[in-house]
Amino acid sequence: MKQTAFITGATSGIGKATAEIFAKNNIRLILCGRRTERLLELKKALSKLTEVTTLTFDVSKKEEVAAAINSLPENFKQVDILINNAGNAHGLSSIQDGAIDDWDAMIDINVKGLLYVSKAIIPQMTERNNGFIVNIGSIAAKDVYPNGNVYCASKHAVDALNKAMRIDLNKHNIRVSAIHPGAVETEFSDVRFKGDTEKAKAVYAGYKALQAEDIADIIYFVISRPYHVNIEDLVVYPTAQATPTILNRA
Ligand code: NDP
Ligand code: 8X3
Repeated sequence: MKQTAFITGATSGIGKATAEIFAKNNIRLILCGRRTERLLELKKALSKLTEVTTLTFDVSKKEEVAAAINSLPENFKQVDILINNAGNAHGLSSIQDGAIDDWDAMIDINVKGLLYVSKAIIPQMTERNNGFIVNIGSIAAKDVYPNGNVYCASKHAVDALNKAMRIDLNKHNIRVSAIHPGAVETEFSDVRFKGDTEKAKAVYAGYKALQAEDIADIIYFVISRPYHVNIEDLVVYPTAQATPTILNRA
């Protein structure tokens, strides 16, 4: 039977690439993000392959999340696969120099946003005793690196929530997985460095970073295993990266 996936952060990077591979594999799509124009462009492209609808909302605003999800058209209301991907780093500063607004953004989006979306979708999964949740963590969920403080804390929270979901949803037959990428060349560093493109480009200079498609392939692999197989946790580095800070640059 055709499945429906709800992807947060589908306007760029990992979320967009996941939408593309899901569409090629005939999965019905609910694409989410704040940038409506990008959602509509992607909808236009992927509608050639599958049914697509879009929802514009900010994951950190709980009323927006609930209203958007309640507004889904009838044929998109059953969500089989939830990809909790929306998120970013905001800033890269020592704990003593960090901006409180950046801290708020990371906790509100990466942690609370993931919870708001999950809260809105999980009840229909528990009712059906069926569903799949993929949480996009990071190597920052497994390790802490200089100046990564609050971003790392937010992703450690994602790791904890992933484990918690697996425990609490176990009796409902729901699959829960986390994928923790190392450096992926997306708009991530543009956001982290607030549009400083030189600084963002330097993050990926001198080695082959992961591409959004690499992670999307892995997400598709994870969700396309037989239902009794749950890949709980995956850490994925580029070959040139040994730890968050050890990089073999040319
Ligand atoms: P991008 O910046 O390319 O994509 C981030 C996505 O998140 C965008 O689609 C953006 O959509 C969405 N988003 C951000 N804030 C909000 C918000 N408040 N409400 C709704 N949507 C939001 O980065 P990536 O694709 O790299 O990041 C995707 C995930 O992967 C994130 O959780 C990130 O932490 C994680 N990750 C990334 C790594 C990397 O090196 N790139 C490595 C490890 C993990 P819009 O702006 O339209 O709202
Ligand atoms: C993104 C990877 O190393 O910048 O989560 O934290 S890192």
